Amino acid sequence: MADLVTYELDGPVAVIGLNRAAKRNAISDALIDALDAAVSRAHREARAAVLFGHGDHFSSGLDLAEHAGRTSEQGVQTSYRWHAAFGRISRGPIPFVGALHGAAVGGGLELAASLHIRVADADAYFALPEGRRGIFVGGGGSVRIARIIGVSRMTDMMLTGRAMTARQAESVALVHYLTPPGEALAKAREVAGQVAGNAGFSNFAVINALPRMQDLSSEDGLFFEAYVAAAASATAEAKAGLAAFLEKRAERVAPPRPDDGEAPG
Ligand code: 1HE
Repeated sequence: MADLVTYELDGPVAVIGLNRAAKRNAISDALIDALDAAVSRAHREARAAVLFGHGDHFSSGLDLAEHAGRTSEQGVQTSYRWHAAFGRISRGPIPFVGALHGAAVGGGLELAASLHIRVADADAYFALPEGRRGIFVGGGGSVRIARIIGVSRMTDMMLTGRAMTARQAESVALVHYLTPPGEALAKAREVAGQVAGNAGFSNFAVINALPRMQDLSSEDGLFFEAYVAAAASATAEAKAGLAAFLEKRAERVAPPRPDDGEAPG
């Protein structure tokens, strides 16, 4: 049997592919384990990572055939397993960039929501068919997706199962970069390569401190921020980065590129 997940190291960027195209990259227990192993490897070897789906779709979500026989107790264990694996992506040491195409639905959308930057082909689509299937999100979506698009939109998506276009997804910050069909993976690689060039501590703080600050009161968030900022400024990479700017060796902030779209608010 082919590997359920492919792994390639492209310089400082790990490129991880869900590789179960015949089942539209449906997420089985074995696929979760293979993804988790690839993520751990990327943590050791890379400074940033890309996640994409082989075949015509990013992911059709939970493997419904495997799930059909589960008891409630087994369902809880499945959720815990997903939470642990997706948590190692979202709160790990390196940023993940998703390349989304075709369907990113149900648990596939929950997986996408655990990534830090999402690039999507213009014909990608997003849905939460859980309500239509008589089940519920179980891969962290009620926390992550609700925070990105808002509880109200997520409620509609779960109750109706209707699909959102990539452009709609971009307007609600679910997608950060829209590309012409077929170009999301190339763009995701480009974005990940750029992110890999940042100071490691800054990347770590953005993906680990920033989301935690949203769980704090404003006062506590500001206190936490001051400490993270001080720690970042004390790193050798920060000193080198500031010196490079002051000595006019560093790139200036460039105006937005038309093909980058607007960064959603
Ligand atoms: C699957 C799955 C799956 C496809 N589990 N086997 N997710 C869903 O409710 C989405 C279900 N899937 C679909 O709506 C469609 O498959 C797609 C829109 C994603 C793609 O359509 P299409 O026409 O390209 O493919 P297909 O013909 O529907 O499926 C091809 C095969 O993949 C077929 O198997 P085959 O043996 O008959 O060839 C399908 O049965 C199989 N397949 N999707 C198992 N999801 C932790 S909680 C998370 C909760 C959820 O994720 S709920 C949402 C589940």
